[in-house]
Amino acid sequence: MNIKITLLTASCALALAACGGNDAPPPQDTTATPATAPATTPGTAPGTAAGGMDTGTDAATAGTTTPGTTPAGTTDAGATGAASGAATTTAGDAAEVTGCETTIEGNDAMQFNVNSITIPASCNEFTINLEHTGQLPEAAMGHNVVITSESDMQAVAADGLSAGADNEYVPQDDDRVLAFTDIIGGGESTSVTFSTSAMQDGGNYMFFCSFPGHSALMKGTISVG
Ligand SMILES: [Cu+2]
Repeated sequence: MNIKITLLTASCALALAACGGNDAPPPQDTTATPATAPATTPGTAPGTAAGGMDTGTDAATAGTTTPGTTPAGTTDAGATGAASGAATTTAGDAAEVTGCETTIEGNDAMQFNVNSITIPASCNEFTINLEHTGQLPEAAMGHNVVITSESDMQAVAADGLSAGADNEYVPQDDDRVLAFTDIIGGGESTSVTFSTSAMQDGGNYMFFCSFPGHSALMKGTISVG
């Protein structure tokens, strides 16, 4: 009992102390603050602010002058050059082939990063690695690579749509399909290795994505050369 009372007392004391402490200091602080801080702040602030403003203005002026003059001209020229270069590159991007293999990318903007693949004539087999560099899931922005002759592409894409997601949007056991990968989503990759014999005739062949609606944008030429 004594202990409890003591504790209670102590608690009360602490509580009171706490309350008292809280009650007391705030007013003092409040009182003190307005008296001290504001008085000090205005007195100091203007000076500091003024100093800061001056410095800032100088810096800003200097900064404005520099970027305005030098980089502007340089940046414009550079930007134009870069833009032209990028546009040119994008328009005619050929896949980089190493040995009998290449890696191409599909992204969340429904694009392949290349629009042509040239298979070295010495390759009896060729491997295409597909990397989905986006983040969207397979169901929303799935990509694959299907290879057909140019004349079969539209029909195969249509039949792939009918085949559905369970068949990777590719018609099953279809001789028109020379090669195809699974459909993948963002962050995933897949690969297919196929015989080039059917493409050695010098005909026109296409690689495309058969995910619904994608073949209009995601396509390119593939040839043995
Ligand atoms: Cu696609």
